[in-house]
Amino acid sequence: MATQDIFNAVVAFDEAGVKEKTQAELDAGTDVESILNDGLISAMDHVGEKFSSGELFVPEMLMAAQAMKGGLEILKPLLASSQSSSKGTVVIGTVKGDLHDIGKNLVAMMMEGAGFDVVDLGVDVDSEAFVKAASDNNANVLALSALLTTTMPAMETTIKALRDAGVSIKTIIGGAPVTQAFADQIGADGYSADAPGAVKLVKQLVA
Ligand code: B1M
Repeated sequence: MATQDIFNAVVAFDEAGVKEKTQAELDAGTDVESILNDGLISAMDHVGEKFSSGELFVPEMLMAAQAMKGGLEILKPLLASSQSSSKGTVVIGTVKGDLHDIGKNLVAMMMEGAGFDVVDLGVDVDSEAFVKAASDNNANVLALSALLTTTMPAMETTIKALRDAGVSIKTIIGGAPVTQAFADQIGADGYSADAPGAVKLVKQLVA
């Protein structure tokens, strides 16, 4: 199975290899969905499981995500034109006052790898911008990241702003200082401690 070569290149963090093998598969006539699901997405699922079990760490996840993105760049135009079924749309950002984006970027990459359309608003995003993006993109999930205890209240402000604006959307939160108890307290629909967990959570929420 040649998509196994793409899988192997992702788990070897070999971005150039992923690009080369993805292009070779396309040239050989393999359909886009197989390359995406059996090559790229299953490899990121594998890496996520290894991270959750403590066999891989954040740097390796980032390298795998970067390698996978190489393949996604090649597939993206084809996915758009083949009307491949998106699993849903996720709006993501780091909340107002917070400039940390490494974890948020990792979550966004893994969401993309899992087949979601991701609208990444970047860092220091205020509640009005989140509400507008959620509404404009008819998004299924709003994903908020915060790394500072001082910016966690901006998550509550954002969720309240969504409610006040009448935007119907699931909300998930994460970041080093965030906890499930805090998520419950502010009325978020979910919390995850890490990127693979966030992907699992979003899959459950949009199912
Ligand atoms: Co800052 N910083 N920082 N910092 N920084 C921390 C967070 C800190 C814990 C360091 C410390 O004091 N030990 C501390 C916060 C203390 C607190 O509030 N509890 C801190 C501080 C104080 C600050 C400044 C205030 C420092 C200063 O200027 N005096 C300042 C604030 C700037 C601002 O945001 N307004 C600041 C600045 C910075 C840099 C710009 C230098 C840089 C950020 C660069 C960047 O992101 N582009 C930085 C860094 C690098 C860190 C540390 C060292 C590393 C953070 C990181 O990227 N980790 C951090 C200490 C630490 O965490 N060890 C620290 C790797 C990343 C993959 O993990 O983001 O946790 P993380 O993401 C994880 C999970 O949290 C989760 O998934 C990822 C793993 O799979 N996750 C989600 C994240 N978002 C999620 C969303 C989800 C689900 C899961 O769903 C939506």
